[in-house]
Amino acid sequence: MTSKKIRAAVRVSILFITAFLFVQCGTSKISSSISGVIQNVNPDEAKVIPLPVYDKPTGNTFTLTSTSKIYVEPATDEIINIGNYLKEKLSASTGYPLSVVTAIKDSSLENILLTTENADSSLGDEGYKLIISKDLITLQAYKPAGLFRGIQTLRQLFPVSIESASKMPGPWEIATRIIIDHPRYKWRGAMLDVARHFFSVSDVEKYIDLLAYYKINIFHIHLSDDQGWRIMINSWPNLAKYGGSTSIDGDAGGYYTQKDFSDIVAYAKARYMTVVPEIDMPSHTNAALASYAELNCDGKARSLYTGDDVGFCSLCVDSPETYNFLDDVIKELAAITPGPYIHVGGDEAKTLPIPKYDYFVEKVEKIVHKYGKQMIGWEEISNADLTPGTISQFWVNDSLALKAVKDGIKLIMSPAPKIYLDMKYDASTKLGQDWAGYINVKTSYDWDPAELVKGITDKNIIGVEAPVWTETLKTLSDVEYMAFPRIVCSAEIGWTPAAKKNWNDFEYRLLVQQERWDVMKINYYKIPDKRLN
Ligand code: TNX
Repeated sequence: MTSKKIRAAVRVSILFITAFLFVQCGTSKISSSISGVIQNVNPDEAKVIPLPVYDKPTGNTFTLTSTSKIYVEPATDEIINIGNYLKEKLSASTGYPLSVVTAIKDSSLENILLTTENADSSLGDEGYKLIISKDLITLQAYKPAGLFRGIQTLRQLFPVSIESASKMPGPWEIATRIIIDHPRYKWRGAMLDVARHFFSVSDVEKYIDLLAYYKINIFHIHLSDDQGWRIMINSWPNLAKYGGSTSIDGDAGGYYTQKDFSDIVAYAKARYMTVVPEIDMPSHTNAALASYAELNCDGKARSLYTGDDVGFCSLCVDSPETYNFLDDVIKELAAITPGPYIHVGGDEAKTLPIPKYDYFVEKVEKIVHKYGKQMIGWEEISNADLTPGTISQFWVNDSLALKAVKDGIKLIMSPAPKIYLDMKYDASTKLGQDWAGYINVKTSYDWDPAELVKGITDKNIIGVEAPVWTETLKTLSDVEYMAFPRIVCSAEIGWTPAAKKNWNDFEYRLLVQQERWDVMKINYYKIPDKRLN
């Protein structure tokens, strides 16, 4: 078959399938108990997380082989890079070369086609259509980001050993199917606190790579707190050099050079993830107050701090020097941050009277705007007079959320009792804290952002974000244990339509993910395998 004929065939099949779906979409979901003890599992749907919007098997099998290729069209650098990412993810375990080919020029079967051509704009920026037939996988998206998200679904459709770092036997089969998918929220975030304990660039990148597997698209990095300042600011070098020298419990400190930070940003960007840097202020600033005496109202530098208290200090909000300092910090940070957001913390300023706090927040918002960025802060900022476009991150206080919404401010939902991944799973969890309660896996799954606070609906919410605070977490392995599986719960909350969410079905799919994590050698909290009962 010539390249033209193959393309024509693909297009005709996409048209045909779309028509088929139009007819099928109204049919009801079949529930059954093939899963033994776990009820309400849909036997037709693939065990993918987050659950796609539409997924229908078509009764055949596709097999990836040693001659399979990855075709990309159009052959832009960006789409070739996505092809290479897929090749990298599939070639170690299969041992196949899976060449990325920029023109459809042979008639061999079992290929994968990644294309943005003739795609339906209704898929949006991150949506995709994945058509797996016996002879060809067609992944079509309106934007390259959609191809990247669809690749994560495709990876999860292969047997779990596809994630092995060494060659495995196969066969690499997928039940043929049609998936049409797009996200519920545009903000599906994960936050990592690198201030209470420091994490190396390679640890951060490993975490980002795992997040991408679950279609998370925002990586919020908490770069400063009382116990450490983690980003080099060239005009105030002691912040990182001195203020970054400690961690909680006297553990090793550390900081990122601006080049390190840019590497993290580039790594995230290649996974269609936006980095949101946070410099916490005016409280949570002891590391800065120890590094420069002039940031203190009494002109005396504080001692470095390695405890785990919060809210006990503040920048001197009355002093012009404070705003010169913040102008420099935000200017440098904005210059190395291609994403549109700067997070300024703003939480737990317990030593400041409210009017002074509000005055500070309003001044800082102007600095953030001066450097062309959109401001985000924890919910406390909602008390100030904010400009529309600024975003408030809900964590615990309903009335602040309602005040924000009344002022036209949009919310990121990070409710502590549901999604703070540093909370213990139960009383026996060795790591973590419990001030927001224990959060078992079901609790972290079974909630809806639009039903949490009366009066706050999806039109006020831009999405969800799961923070990992690291007071008690010293290594990436500790972070993995607290994040997995609960980060995956929040990934599904952020992506899957509320009407499709179902705990029993999710629990079943989670067991399959656990097998993947064993292959990937992730440290995770195991839920009991009810399939074995
Ligand atoms: C609250 S959430 C904090 C953090 C702590 C965390 C511990 C928020 C904005 N502030 O400073 O690390 O609790 O769970």
